[in-house]
Amino acid sequence: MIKPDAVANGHAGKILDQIIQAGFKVVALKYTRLSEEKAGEFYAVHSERPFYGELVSFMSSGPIYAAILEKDNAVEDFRKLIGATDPSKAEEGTIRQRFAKSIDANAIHGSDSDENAQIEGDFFFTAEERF
Ligand code: 3AN
Repeated sequence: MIKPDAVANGHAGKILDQIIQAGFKVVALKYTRLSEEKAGEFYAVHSERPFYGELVSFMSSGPIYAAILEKDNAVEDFRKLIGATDPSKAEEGTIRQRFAKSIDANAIHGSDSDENAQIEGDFFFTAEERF
């Protein structure tokens, strides 16, 4: 997901370009906005964390781009490409170092396992929306 901060700041095109240039195939792509309820559902795994309420209200604060990406070793390579959760700790040239401002408004989300990638892809896309 390209998060509301990056979309509002006009960075979505550059972020998508960086993802594609890094060798990821875009299987599905959607411009949409999460309701608070849907954002809460998406981040249900974090419901016990102290920042959950803030995360849900931020993620529903504006439109996002959701995507399914494909590549060998995709989860690990994508996490390298996006950089650390806290952009002040993200390596030079990573998406979060380039485009994120804070740990909550951190520009982009990436799945943390193949299993979660499957669940998160199914959250946004039907079979007919994948190519
Ligand atoms: P990542 O997105 O790098 O996998 P997670 O899974 O630890 O990071 O956290 C999920 C999301 O919760 C992050 N993308 C970030 O926006 C938010 N988050 C994580 N830690 C904090 C925090 N300490 N304060 C506010 N938001 C946070």
